[in-house]
Amino acid sequence: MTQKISLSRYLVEQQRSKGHIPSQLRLLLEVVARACKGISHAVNKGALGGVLGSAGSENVQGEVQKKLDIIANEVLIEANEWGGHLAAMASEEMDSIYLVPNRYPQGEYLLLFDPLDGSSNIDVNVSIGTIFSVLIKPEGPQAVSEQDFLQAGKHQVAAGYCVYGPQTTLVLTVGDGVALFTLDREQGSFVLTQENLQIPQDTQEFAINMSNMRHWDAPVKRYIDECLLGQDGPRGKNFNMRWIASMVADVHRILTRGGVFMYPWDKREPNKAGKLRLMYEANPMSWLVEQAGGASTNGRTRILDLQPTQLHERVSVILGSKNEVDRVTAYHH
Ligand code: P6P
Repeated sequence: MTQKISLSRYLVEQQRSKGHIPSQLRLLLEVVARACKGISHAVNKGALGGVLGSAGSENVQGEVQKKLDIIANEVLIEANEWGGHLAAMASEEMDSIYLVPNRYPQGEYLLLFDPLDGSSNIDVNVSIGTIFSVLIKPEGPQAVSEQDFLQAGKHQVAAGYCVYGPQTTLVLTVGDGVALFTLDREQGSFVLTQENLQIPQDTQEFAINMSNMRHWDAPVKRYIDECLLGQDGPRGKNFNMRWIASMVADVHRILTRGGVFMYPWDKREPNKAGKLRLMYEANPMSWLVEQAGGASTNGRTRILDLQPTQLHERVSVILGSKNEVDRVTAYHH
């Protein structure tokens, strides 16, 4: 029987062979994974745990918060604040950054997360997930501030997500490819089930919310129209469509079998760059996708090169199979 490689063993052996997972980063990743196990447990209870439905509050995005959004946020904060590996955290569910309380030692890492992405799916039992991104606090004597978080996605030192679906799966990169761990509920640990994920360069599957079609910019409309024309059109092949309305689930499918995911700018709110958030959705997902041989742009620029100006800023996202992303980006140019 092939030996089960736990997340901890994987991280230790990666550090031994590649040297890019210092012990504090390993601790951070193990703590985040443990928090995801806790979130998975709460999600799996659903109505039996009294955790479904809305919390009767709104987050910084002006979106109704689900009870599980708040639970997941609290689980991640409580799991990470005492470990000594973090200077601060930032979350979709919190207006400003969360400084590690003075009663705990401060570390050099900054942790950003969307604690429960896909909230609209929580109450209808469709896959949702946690997305996280890790940066290093810039050098300097000054106390950590929001400005320290505003780093381009190419500066991330780790990124990943946990999808709470038929399996609970943790997908992670530290800059040396993408590894996939499946939660073994009997052991209570994440076990390595796939390494070096590769996204096919081509695809016949696109993911976009078609109900927004009349609001799209011309290059996006052109790309989708060509997909819909199928083998009789300029693409010469038929396309399939998937839209789970849970970025973690759509991206997981693309990492697993290819595809292109698009949440583009549209003219409903012209001053908003897009719906998805740069720092804790687009950046971690873009790094994972690039590490798996895919591409990710905002239609014009590589997402990981974008210099953020606000913690909760939004961005247009086109990511997945490289040749498709390149085509959509070329249409924008
Ligand atoms: P729509 C979930 O709320 C989310 O932020 C992403 O996970 C998902 O891809 C998108 O919004 C779905 O948006 O407009 O299709 O409901």
